Amino acid sequence: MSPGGVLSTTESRPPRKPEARKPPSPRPPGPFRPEFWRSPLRGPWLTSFLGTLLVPTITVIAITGFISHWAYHPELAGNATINPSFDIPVFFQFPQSWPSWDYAVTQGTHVTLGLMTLPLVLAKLWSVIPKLFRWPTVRNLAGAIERVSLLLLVGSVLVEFFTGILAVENYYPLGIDFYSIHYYGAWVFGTMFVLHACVKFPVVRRAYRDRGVLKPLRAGLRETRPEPPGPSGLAPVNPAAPTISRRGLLAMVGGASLTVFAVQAGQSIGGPFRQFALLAPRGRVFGTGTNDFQVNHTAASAQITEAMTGPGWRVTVVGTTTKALSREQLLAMAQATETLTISCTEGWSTTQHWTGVRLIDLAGAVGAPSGAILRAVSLETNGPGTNVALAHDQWSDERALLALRVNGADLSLDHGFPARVIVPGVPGVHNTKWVRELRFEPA
Ligand SMILES: Nc1nc2c(c(=O)[nH]1)N[C@H]1C(S)=C(S)[C@@H](COP(=O)(O)O)O[C@H]1N2
Ligand SMILES: [Mo]
Repeated sequence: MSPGGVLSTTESRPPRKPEARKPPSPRPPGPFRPEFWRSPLRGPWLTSFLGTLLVPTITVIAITGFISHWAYHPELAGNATINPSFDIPVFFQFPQSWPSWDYAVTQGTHVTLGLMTLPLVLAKLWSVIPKLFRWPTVRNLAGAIERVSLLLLVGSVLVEFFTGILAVENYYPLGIDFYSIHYYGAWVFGTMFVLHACVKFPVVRRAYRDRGVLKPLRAGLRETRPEPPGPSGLAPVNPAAPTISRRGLLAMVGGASLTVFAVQAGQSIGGPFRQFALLAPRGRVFGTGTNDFQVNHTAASAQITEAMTGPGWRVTVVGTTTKALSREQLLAMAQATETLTISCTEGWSTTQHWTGVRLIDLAGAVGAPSGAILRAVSLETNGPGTNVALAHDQWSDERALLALRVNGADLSLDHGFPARVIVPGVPGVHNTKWVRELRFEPA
């Protein structure tokens, strides 16, 4: 209506019919009412602070995740279930001059920090839960886009945790393709996380300007006050009395993370620390004597029998010539002993003293084409590590072995007897057990 009724034409318009506008659907009860959410801790500051803590954490998890992906050499056929044409170029590869436990450090960090971040992510989701019940659910197109992007953000982070935790537990139900789900899921999550951080940056800045970055942490329970309700809908309109301070909440989250660290880090570090790894999926007795260290996949589960690995066993080594070598012939070649770490993508690692023939010596014996990759094939026909491509840098490392013995004794059947590949700084799964064939293929 024009001020003062200057435009008399408005009066001549027919009165608006009430049905012309859809009446808003009534707000459902319960969590859809703002009064339902009463925690006096929720508010833009708390959410901003939890979100800020996630920035460096997620960054480290993402970087170590990519390092793992590149350590697989996903561009070599068979190594990853990723289509290389839907991938970004490799940015970083471990130099072979680094210690053999380099991958154990980055992957241990990826898995341990990833698990430790779960309490923080849950706290962050808790802090924004009233938004899930916003009413009306979608107001307009911009609102719809926002909702879909949040669905992708939250959905993908849950997928990453779910698949990650299943992998740590060495459990792959329904034959799920862990590698591609976790990898493409990371792209979705990473993209949405960066977008979300950019979109929310002004909110975070305002929250820190209004309340200070750390000031709310100085308040004990008695001084804990709710943040004033505002358009974000995070702070309660009807706050209950606090039962914990904000720093108490953060201490709880931190304590949960440290507990996860205490029961997980041991299996990433390996050795005696493994005893503390209550989250380790496997038992603690693996073999006898010097072969007593953990086994991921046993010979029985791989359907490897004594008969397949008996005196008739040969490893076929293919270069420009081909040789079929018995275990005796391998033992008659120059033997090398190296202390090398197997570090599984699932987050555990073990360091042992391996003895066998250097892969470069085998390459020399059959005349490997220059710059060749090495394809290692197992007697086991299916499963992890059974058909692996090692990059030239990886197999031509002085320390890389076709191991026949470990810690001074013959390999046990579970550890890959008659021979297994051991290469420093590769994902554990690339240390093929029960080797049947080594092919030096032109790159
Ligand atoms: N043939 C074969 N090689 C294999 C595996 C396997 O299941 N079969 N497991 C791989 C994985 S996932 C790891 S981490 C290392 C060490 O596993 P292990 O403890 O079973 O020896 O061996 C790798 N080599
Ligand atoms: Mo593994």
